[in-house]
Amino acid sequence: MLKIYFAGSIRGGREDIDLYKKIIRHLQLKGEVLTEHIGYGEITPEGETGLSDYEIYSRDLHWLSICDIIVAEVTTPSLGVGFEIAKAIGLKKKVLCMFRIQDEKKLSAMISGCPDILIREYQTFEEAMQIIDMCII
Ligand code: 6K6
Repeated sequence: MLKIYFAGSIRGGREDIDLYKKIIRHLQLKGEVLTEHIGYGEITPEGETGLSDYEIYSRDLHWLSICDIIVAEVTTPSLGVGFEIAKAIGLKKKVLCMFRIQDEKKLSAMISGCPDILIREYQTFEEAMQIIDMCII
């Protein structure tokens, strides 16, 4: 079964959490999502019960090392997501970044300019699902 690492902002801001939940649900039709918790409402920027930052870091790096693809929702800028993307590229993983087009925000040039990343922009949730269907077979 395909192992999918979904990355989305936590301390960078949780305003897109409902979108993450829906994307994760759709990704689960394609394979095993290792990071289902990114869509949990209980994970706030303040923390997740019982795990230290180092434990989170080590666990997430392990999952990155065993995944087949990383799908990052990059509309809400997040240092952690940027770090995960860079690590995944180093590990030669397939990287899909999804960015919701809006008036006020532009994607970092370090993501949009990187030739190792598949970048897809979308506006509606339906478009996001189509991107996933086209990029993950
Ligand atoms: C726990 C204790 C203190 O804060 C927490 C938050 N818990 C996290 N649990 C799991 N993964 C995390 C957590 N914090 C960051 N990450 C990873 O970094 C996720 O895989 C996200 O894709 C990414 C989010 O980074 P930030 O910089 O927005 O937090």
